[in-house]
Amino acid sequence: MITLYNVPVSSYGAKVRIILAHKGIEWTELAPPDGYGSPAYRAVIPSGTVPAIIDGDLKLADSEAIAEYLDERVPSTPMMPADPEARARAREISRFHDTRLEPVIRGYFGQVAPATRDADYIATNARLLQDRLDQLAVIASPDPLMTGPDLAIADCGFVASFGIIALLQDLLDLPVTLPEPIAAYAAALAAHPSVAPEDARYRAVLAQWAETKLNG
Ligand SMILES: N[C@@H](CCC(=O)N[C@@H](CS)C(=O)NCC(=O)O)C(=O)O
Repeated sequence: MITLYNVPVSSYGAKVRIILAHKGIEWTELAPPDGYGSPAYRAVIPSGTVPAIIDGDLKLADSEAIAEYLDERVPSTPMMPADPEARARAREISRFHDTRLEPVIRGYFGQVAPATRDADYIATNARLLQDRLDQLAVIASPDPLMTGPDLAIADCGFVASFGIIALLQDLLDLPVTLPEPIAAYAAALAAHPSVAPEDARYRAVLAQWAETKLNG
C-alpha cells in the first residue's frame, strides 16, 4: 500500500491522485505532520514538499518523479507513449506545465483575498499567463488528450491548473482566454473517467479555499 502525503488543495497532489486512480493503485493519504515545510515533515520527506509518497523503503517527492516511478511500477496501464519521440514530447509538455505555466498561475494565490490584491500585478501576470497559454497551443497538439486517446502523465497536471484558471477568471475577472484547441482539450480532459471525479473534488476544495480567502 502506497502512502501519499498531500494536502487537499495541492494541485500537484491532484495530479498524483489522478495517476494512482487511473492505474488502480490503492493508497493511504496522510497530511504532512505539522504541515508541509515543517521540521516534523522534513524529518520524513527532506524536501518538505507535497505531494510525496512512501512505497516500502522508497521515499519520493516531486510529482513528476512520482508519476514516472508509478508508471514504471505499474506498467500494465501505461501513461507514456511507446515511441521515443512521442515520449520526449510528452515530457516536454509536462515540464512546460510544471515550470512555465503553473508558476504563473501560482502567482495569483496572494491576489484572491481582497485585502492583498494588486491591480498592476493582476494585469501584468494576466498578460504573462495568456502568453504561456498561447505558447502551449503551439507546443501541444491534443488529439483529444496530450498524447492521443489515452490518458498520459503529461495530461495530469493540467486538471488542477484549468480549475484554478476558471476560478481566477471568475473571482478576479481575469482577461485570460484559453486558446480554442486548449479549451477543447480542457473539456476532453475533464470528461475522462479517471479525471472527472478528481476534477470535481479539486474544484470543490478550491471553492472552499477561495471562500475562506474572500471572507478574510
Ligand atoms: N515541483 C513540485 C512542486 C510541489 C509544490 O510546490 N508543493 C507545494 C504545495 S502545493 C509545497 O509543498 N510547498 C512547500 C514548500 O515549498 O516548502 C512537485 O511537482 O511536486
